[in-house]
Amino acid sequence: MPSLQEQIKEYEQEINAFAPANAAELEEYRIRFLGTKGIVKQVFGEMKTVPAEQRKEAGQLLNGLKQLAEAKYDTYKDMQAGATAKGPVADYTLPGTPIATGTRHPLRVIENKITSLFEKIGFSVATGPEIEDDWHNFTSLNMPQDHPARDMQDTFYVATNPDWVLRTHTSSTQARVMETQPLPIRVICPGRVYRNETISARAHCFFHQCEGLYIDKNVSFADLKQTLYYFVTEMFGENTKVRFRPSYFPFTEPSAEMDISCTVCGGSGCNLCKHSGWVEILGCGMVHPNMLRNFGIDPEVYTGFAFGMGVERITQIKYQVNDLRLYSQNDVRFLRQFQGID
Ligand code: 2NM
Repeated sequence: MPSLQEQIKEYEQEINAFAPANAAELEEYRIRFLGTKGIVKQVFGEMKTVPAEQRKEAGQLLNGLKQLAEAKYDTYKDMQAGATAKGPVADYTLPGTPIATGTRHPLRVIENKITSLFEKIGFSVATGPEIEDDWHNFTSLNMPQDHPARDMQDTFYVATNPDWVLRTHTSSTQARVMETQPLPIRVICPGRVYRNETISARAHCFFHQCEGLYIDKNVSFADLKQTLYYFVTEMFGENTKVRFRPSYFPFTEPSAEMDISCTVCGGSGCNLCKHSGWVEILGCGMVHPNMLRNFGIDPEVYTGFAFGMGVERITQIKYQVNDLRLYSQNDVRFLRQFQGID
């Protein structure tokens, strides 16, 4: 005759293995284990046969059996009468509910691409504050108080301090680099900039730039052209052509704007290039000697080139984004199209 302990073990095994196929089987189970004449009651009745010194241990075993029998019943008790089930209520073999993952913003992807291309050729990345003082945003960059170029910028001023502005370009960070770092300087400065423009498809009150600066002995316009040519062929493909047109920027002399052959139509004419075959992508030039002097750099010994590009513009050319506002509206229908580009 098995001991009470052995009996309980056997019942527990039976309960553990039990999985009702329908409500009728569950009811059968309930009557067998939990009914008024069921096993649990019956085994409790056998307690009186247990010697006093073993009662405590036997009582714990019995309670364990009772809890196990009830827990199993509770798992299935919502089973519909007449319904059939092929297993536990949850089917763990089914695929999980997909969790939507985020995507990197297209502007960040392109910013990363730009900075890493320049890092490969020896530039280091520098960032700086978005609220700048007049010296770093304007005066040190060859734009003194009365300079007409200040009007071109539509500057936001910080209301509490007339010396503070929201930076209109990331050149302000390069001013900080020239102030603090030894020569030679080879730096690329990504970041958000602000201009007081009416928001439209083609203008926004904030956008993003990557500006480059290289100052050393014997830096020439040829170095500028070769560096930008490297950038463009890496970014848009090796068949991309470039051209430079003379331009004006207060911090460079001479200054130029660079166009690339249209990446959409290759020159035959389309909306992106407005049927000219060329798209403008950046401004550049040789660092103005006045600016070098502002940072104690002797323009007779050192020369430099600088360039600035809009990250939105590069992204627009690469992905045909035709409305600047899309970048900051956080519409997932827009953002999801960039899933997997990075
Ligand atoms: C441009 C065009 C031409 C520029 C100048 C500087 C610096 F560091 F010298 F101040 N950074 N970027 C520059 C020159 C930017 O953007 C259209």
